[in-house]
Amino acid sequence: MKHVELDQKIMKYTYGQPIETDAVVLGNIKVGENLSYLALEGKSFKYKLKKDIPVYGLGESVRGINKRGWIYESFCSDDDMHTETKRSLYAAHNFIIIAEEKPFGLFIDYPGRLTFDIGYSQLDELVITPENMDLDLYILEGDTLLDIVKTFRQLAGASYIPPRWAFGYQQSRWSYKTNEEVRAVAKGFRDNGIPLDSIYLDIDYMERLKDFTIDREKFPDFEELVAELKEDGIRLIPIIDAGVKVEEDYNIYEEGVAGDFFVRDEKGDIFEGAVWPGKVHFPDFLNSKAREWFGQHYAYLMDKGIDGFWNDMNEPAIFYTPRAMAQAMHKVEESKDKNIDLGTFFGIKDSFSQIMNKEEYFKEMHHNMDGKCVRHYDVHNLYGYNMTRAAGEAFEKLRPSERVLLFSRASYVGMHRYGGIWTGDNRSWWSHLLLNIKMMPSLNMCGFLYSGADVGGFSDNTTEDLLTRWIQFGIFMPLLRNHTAAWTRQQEPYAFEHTERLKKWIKLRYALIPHLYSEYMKAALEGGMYFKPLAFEYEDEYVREMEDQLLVGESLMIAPVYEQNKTGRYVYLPEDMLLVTFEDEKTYTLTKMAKGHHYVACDMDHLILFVRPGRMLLLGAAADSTKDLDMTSLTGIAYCKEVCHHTYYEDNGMDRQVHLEGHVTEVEIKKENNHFNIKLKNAPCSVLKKLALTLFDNETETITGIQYDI
Ligand code: MIG
Repeated sequence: MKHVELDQKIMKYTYGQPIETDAVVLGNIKVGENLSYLALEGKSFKYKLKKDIPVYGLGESVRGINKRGWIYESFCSDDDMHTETKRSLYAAHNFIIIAEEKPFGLFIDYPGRLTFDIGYSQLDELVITPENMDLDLYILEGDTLLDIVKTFRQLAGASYIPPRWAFGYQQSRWSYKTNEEVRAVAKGFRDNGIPLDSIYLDIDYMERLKDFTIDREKFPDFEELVAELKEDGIRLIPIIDAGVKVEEDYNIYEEGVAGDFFVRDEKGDIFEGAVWPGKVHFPDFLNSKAREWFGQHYAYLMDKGIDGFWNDMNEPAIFYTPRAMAQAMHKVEESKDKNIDLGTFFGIKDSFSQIMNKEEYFKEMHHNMDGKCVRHYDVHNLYGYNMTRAAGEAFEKLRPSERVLLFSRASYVGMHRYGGIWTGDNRSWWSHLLLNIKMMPSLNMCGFLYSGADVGGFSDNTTEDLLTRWIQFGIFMPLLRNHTAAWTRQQEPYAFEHTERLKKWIKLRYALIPHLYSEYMKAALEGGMYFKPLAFEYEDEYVREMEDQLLVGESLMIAPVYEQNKTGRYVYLPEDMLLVTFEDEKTYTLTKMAKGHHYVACDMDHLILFVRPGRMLLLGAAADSTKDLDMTSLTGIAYCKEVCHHTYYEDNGMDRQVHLEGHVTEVEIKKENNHFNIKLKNAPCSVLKKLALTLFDNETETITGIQYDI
């Protein structure tokens, strides 16, 4: 990561005795003397919000890109109903930017419950309230919003980089239960010629839902299955849950007890909760020895050819505790032969309906943070982060030279160094497609670049048009995974009438991978953003409120269609742009569009994107899997008014060691007297041999085809 001169850019203020979260990697930060910007009143930090000034950030949370007008709570929650009145989702990303003329950012490094009241109690007031005053507060300054994001990345560390194959299309379902079912999915894709890079294994692959086991009845030839699919360019990605089943002779359980690696209760006994496997113990991921112990067990699956994982239920999710269940049962028994009054009735009902994820469980749980006993509730937001860190740190040893795919459900700032996230149990709702669009840039601000939502929606039955529109947006998301719940209709692209249409958009994703991967890598290596709100690059009265168009990397703007029964949409262009309307992954038309307001046609058979002036889109050819992508020959579609500049990053998609130097090919095009002057500086590692250029010339509006052999 590039290091810019920090001098006065970050100020740190410490209150009370903060618990170390390891969110921050930067040392020697200037300690502020008098709190600037904010006023500390009682237990809250307050700030007067000027009229119309947006507040950005908070990563995974409900509502818009501009977070004003709601109260958000950082408390990782297993809640599958992501409606706009919720205060927290699965993550805690305590970073915001106040977009004043002289913008500034705030990071509250605090692992407990924290609220951001951003104009909820009072329209023009920001109030940040931690439960306890033990925290580090960082104030970040910068000339632009993007500068502040980059400074934040220096503070919290560089973002996780997945292997390039993780940019392929990924198919999931809870669950593909047997080797036959998995083979049938692979066949469904290959028979239909739909590209695919991975199939997910949800909880049913395990033996009695135990981590690091394989149900040999359902997967007798697991190793062969993994090898056979990999040969075909398809990887299997198993899930790992946080809870470890209590079962005698189960190695993980036995080792965890013997090694004292499990979370304890307030009396010092091993805490017992219940999740999918029934009774479980929770690994103490806040303990470095327990992390190391759990992490090394991923090797069990990696030795069988597995190259990627998803970590689930790590808020942690707790269905009930035996103690709470006994109390609930007792209530029932007590009232068994009685004439039940209303109060008793609701008491009984609630003791069951509200038994999941109770706050009291988190107060019972205790960690051994390397010698210090800490109540779980006070460090709740670090749990999923450290589960993923356990895996990430283990992978550095198990696969020292190669990248491993890893993402998590729960997270905290700092986890972005070890893995990505998916945004949990959304629904097959149009409003959740829009939420997905709005959430992506916020996640990027907080460092979570490799991320995505369940495409098509997790709960509820999707519809073909929703899936189509979601894929049309999803092809720009780093993590493009179609996932759905156990009780829903089939959601694979071949399960619908217009398979060919879904297929061509997935193929377009593959044609875009050289470009998108390059944009991702530049964002990751420069500490920047892959998805940006328009307001991060443009300034006018319209872009400030523009939340349904996004910038993707340095060249592109997208305007996804996210409403049902639409054959186009309203688009605002902050400057002249080149509209690319795709018919399929190979066929497209180019139209110059003037700055301003437009209605652009885009039915489900078409896909639109915009190339910014002076920028270029690189397009390759689709393939069945990323391993078959031809990276030697690309087409560049440049919107070259006067000049056009593009940097293209390449590597082998696998090495852990990554840097920009030596990996960037520079293309520079200048228009001089009706003639294009093309300069190309090829990266030493580049495999690019042919670049076919389509130059869109503003003046004459003609298109020139140029073949450039490298
Ligand atoms: O309580 O493993 O968010 O993606 O399919 C549900 C089953 C547990 C929740 C995850 C979802 C996954 C599901 N898990």
